[in-house]
Amino acid sequence: MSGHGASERPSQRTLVIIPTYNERENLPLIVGRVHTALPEVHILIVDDGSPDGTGELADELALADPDRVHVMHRVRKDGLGAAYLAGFAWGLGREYSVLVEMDADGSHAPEELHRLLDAVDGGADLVIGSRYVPGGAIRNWPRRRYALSKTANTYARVLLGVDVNDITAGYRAYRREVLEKIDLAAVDSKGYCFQIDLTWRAINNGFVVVEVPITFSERELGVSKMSGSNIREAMAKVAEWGIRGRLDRARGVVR
Ligand SMILES: Nc1nc2c(ncn2[C@@H]2O[C@H](COP(=O)(O)OP(=O)(O)OP(=O)(O)O)[C@@H](O)[C@H]2O)c(=O)[nH]1
Ligand SMILES: [Mg+2]
Repeated sequence: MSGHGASERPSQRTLVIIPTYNERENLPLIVGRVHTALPEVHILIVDDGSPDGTGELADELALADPDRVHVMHRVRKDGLGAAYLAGFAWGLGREYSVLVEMDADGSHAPEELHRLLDAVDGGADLVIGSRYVPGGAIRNWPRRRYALSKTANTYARVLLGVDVNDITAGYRAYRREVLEKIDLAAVDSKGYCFQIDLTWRAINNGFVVVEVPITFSERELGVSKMSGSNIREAMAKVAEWGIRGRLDRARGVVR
């Protein structure tokens, strides 16, 4: 990477973290799309010992492009949140200024990543690629899935009292300072609650959260890992954080 210049944009040192579990069909497509859209970003694939051989395929991709593509192998499936935490630690240990979360299944279009990075360069600390701000959209979601997502977002927004339209969104860019400041060791959320958890911690630490519109497309290849236990985890935790936040504010405590 080039030297540190005063006029350097943070996005010039971007790491895109892609967690994978059985994404053999999707992985080469997403890696290719990222580098076609933005040749300068680096990619870290975090694979949880996928039985379908995604990890070996990731190694091949890294071998073919060793400067830009990296792989972390974890021994067993341990959830999206844990995979991202491991990826963040890897990126923070290197000279990346922006760390991006992106699904492997094509739901998060690499062609829209520049929107998130432009917002970081413009001063945002956490940028959320949002389905629920003007200009945002969802392709190919059954009505039931849409209703679940909207309900989860409304539930979190009301209980936490925050002004974020898509708090469960998984397409995000963090300025490294956010991840350095928040207590990542205390984060134990597994499923999509992880996204709410980190947003809540970023807001409580005074960081600027900005939403930019994206078009989310449902996966076309491979299998979903969404589960009922994810939903229960999110409902219980959000309720607890909301109550604690209100008590803290009433007592004048700043977290
Ligand atoms: N490393 C790792 N990656 C995971 C794990 N669970 C899910 N992922 C990855 O996280 C991303 C999001 O998972 P999805 O299964 O697409 O979850 P989803 O988007 O809620 O479900 P769909 O809408 O059906 O796609 C994908 O890239 C998955 O491969 C896990 O336990 N470990
Ligand atoms: Mg998905």
